[in-house]
Order: sequence, then structure tokens, then C-alpha cells
Amino acid sequence: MKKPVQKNKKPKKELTIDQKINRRNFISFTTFAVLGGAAFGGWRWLYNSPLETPGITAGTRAPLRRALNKTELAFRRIFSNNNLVKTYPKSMAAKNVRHNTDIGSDSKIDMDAWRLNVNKSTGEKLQFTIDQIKSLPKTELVFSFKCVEGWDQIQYWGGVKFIDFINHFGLQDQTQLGYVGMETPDKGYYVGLDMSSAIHPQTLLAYELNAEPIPFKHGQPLRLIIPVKYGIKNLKRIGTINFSNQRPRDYWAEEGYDYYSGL
Ligand SMILES: Nc1nc2c(c(=O)[nH]1)N[C@H]1C(S)=C(S)[C@@H](COP(=O)(O)O)O[C@H]1N2
Ligand SMILES: [Mo]
Repeated sequence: MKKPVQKNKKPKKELTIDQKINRRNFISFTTFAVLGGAAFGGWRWLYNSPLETPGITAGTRAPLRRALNKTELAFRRIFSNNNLVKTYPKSMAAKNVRHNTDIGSDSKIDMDAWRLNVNKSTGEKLQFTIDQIKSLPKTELVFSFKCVEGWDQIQYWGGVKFIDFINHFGLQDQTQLGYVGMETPDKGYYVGLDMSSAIHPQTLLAYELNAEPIPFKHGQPLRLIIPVKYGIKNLKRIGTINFSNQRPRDYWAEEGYDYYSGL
């Protein structure tokens, strides 16, 4: 029979104040070195990682784009056309409407020659006059327009819901595609929109501002009003609309802005 061995426990040594300080210094510096090293390593990794494949969005590191695309997916999953942006009484709408850049919409416009061109994914091309568009049921919208540059303003727009336009002209099959691209007649400014945002019930092909035809600098005769997106996507002076399964080109995404640009 074995006797249970009595471990001879050493009595725990009391540390002196100096030893305690040394010990804490050691812990802090090691933590600092380890975390600092990890941060530096992470930065080097990102810095040396390849650039994204050039395309519709461009310029960032591939891992950053992957993260952005994941974030976009997360937001697209919670996006619902049942969620409406906040609206306001007309009395709250600005009389002096803010104006921003006019890329692709600053040249003279021949109103008689203007047409809305619609390119279906099948290759079929359609054309509409402003009167055809105005003959559809009108929707009025007073909402807070938001520019990425940091201003917002309550504005009063009128036009036809893009989804009403689609339904009226038999374009329903086109909503099965992933994207809508819109461009100015001179192709100087262009935006890409995910289909769910494009067919959101508050997305308008607008032809009125404060109950008057849209003035020249705000996108005469027809502009996009898409309240679920920042101002950059609200293209002034629409010339062409394309339906497609590929991300359409987008003026500001090419400059490094977020392609989705949702609110
Ligand atoms: N054709 C065209 N549309 C455009 C722009 C532009 O430069 N050209 N700028 C966008 C931006 S950044 C904003 S904030 C709004 C501004 O519209 P507004 O000038 O009517 O205020 O238009 C958007 N649509
Ligand atoms: Mo903007």
C-alpha cells in the first residue's frame, strides 16, 4: 500500500513592491508589443494585398472590397420595399431648392428632340416622349433629400413611380434582372442601381419640382428621385435606362464612392 504523498507546498512568496512594479511593467510592455505587432502585421498584409480586379468599382485593396461587398449584402438582405422613407407635409418643403453639380446635364437641351430611351436586356429598344410619361398617374413625394457632402433638405417632387412606368409599358419581366442603369443623354453622368431600390414604391421618374416642371439646373425634363439612396444616385436629365444582370457603370463608384450608396 502506498501512502498518499504529501506534496510539500512551498508557501507562496510575498512579492516586494519593486517586484510587483516590475511584473506589471513586463505585462504591459508584452501586451503592447504583441498587439502593436499584430496591428502592424495586419496593416502590412492589407498594404501588400492585391488591388481589386478593375471593373465597375475600382482602386481599393481586394480584402477591403470583399468587406464592403459583404456589408452591402447584409444591407440588401434587410432592405424591404415595405419600408418607406419618412415623408413630410408640403408646407415643410424648401422653396429655394439646393443645387449641386451638373455633370452631363449642363449643356443646352432641345426639349422637342428629347426622348427617354429604354434598352431591354433582350436588345429591344423603346422610346418615350415626356407627354407619354406625364400621361401616367402622378405621384407626389415630400421627403428629405440627402447629399453625401453633408447637406439635406425637405423637397417636394412629382412624377411617375418607376414601378408604375414599368407596369404600364409591359416591362415587368425586366424586374427579374439584377440592376438598372441610367445615363444622361450625353453619357456624361451615369448611375447603377440594384433592382429592389429601383422598383421601391418611392422611386420616381420625376418631372415636377414644387408642382412646376423641373427647372433646367435640377434635371429638366426628367430626373430620377430615389429617396432610399444618397443624392449622387438621383440622376438629373435621364437619357437612357438599361436593364441588366451586370452592375451598370456608375460615375461616383468609379471615383471610389460606395456603389450601393443606400441610406
Ligand atoms: N446629371 C447629373 N445628375 C446628378 C449630379 C450631376 O452632377 N449630374 N449630381 C448628383 C448629386 S451629387 C446630387 S446631391 C444631386 C443634386 O441635385 P440638385 O442639383 O437638384 O440639388 O444630383 C445628383 N444628380
Ligand atoms: Mo451629392
